Amino acid sequence: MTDSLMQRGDVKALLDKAAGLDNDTGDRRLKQIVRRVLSDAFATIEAFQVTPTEFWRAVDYVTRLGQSNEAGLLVAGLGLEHFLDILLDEEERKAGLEGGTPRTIEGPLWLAGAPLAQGEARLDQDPEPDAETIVMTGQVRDPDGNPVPGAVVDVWHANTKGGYSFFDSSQSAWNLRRRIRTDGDGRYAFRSIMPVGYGCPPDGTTQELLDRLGRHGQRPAHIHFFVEAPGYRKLTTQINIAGDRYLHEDFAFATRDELIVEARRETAPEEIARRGLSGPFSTLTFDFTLNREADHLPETVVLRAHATAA
Ligand code: MBD
Ligand code: FE
Repeated sequence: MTDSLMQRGDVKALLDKAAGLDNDTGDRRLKQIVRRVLSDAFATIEAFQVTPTEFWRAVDYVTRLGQSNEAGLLVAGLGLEHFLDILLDEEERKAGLEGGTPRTIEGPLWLAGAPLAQGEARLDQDPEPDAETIVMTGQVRDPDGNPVPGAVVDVWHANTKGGYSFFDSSQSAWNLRRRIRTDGDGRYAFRSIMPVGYGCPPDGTTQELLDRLGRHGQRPAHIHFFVEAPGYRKLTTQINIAGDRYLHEDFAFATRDELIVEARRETAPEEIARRGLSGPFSTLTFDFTLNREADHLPETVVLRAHATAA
């Protein structure tokens, strides 16, 4: 027999009471989850003989994490957000759904309400003289390979310093953020600049914990997408640019082989002139396949608190 305190009647009663399981009001499901989380915390404290000093240090960390607005960053870095993808992939598989462009995490830096363009857009507004111009094109398709006209491709990415507009106040409003409605052939196109991978704020609370885990806080260069169309399941995904040194070392675990895209350098003068550019640029091509919505499938629309632009 174990002599764990977790088996003791008074500890079990404490957990039940703390989680509100001894009363009939409140939220039944939440009570059960709180009971489990608390119980796991108690058991961890006991198993590791966590000292009060260590315990209060952790409480202080959580306080500072919230104050620094980095909770969404930490859950990405600890693989929790990726685990939600693993879970949803598995639920879909069990429900008989296969195929379609793989999902990967949203991350903490989306902003609702980006300007909506028809068919094509230019995303880069702020001058970045050393940036590589990119032209990205592709098609949104249904599971049979037919184009999906009128789909909305919501795209957001970082600048050459790894920063995202709104969160990085040095950038103008909506820089590198657009919604693009696919044309009659289901196609989208945009001009932008090649993003650089993101790094956690070096003095931030997330990096503070990562340091103590012996981990870096870097992401490879990537571009985020939500793809939505009536009758189809919302897709949350990203593409990774091939060749980045962190491609398979993403601190947020979001890289998937099917989402790696090779940038093709274009130097032909006629191609440069055709697009009205002043020098060589890179092209990226990626087609999205959306799955059809059905009642028996798990929800893909995630409600979560987002920053809202003023
Ligand atoms: C990002 O740009 C990002 O996509 C994620 C998941 C976490 C931090 C920064
Ligand atoms: Fe990102």
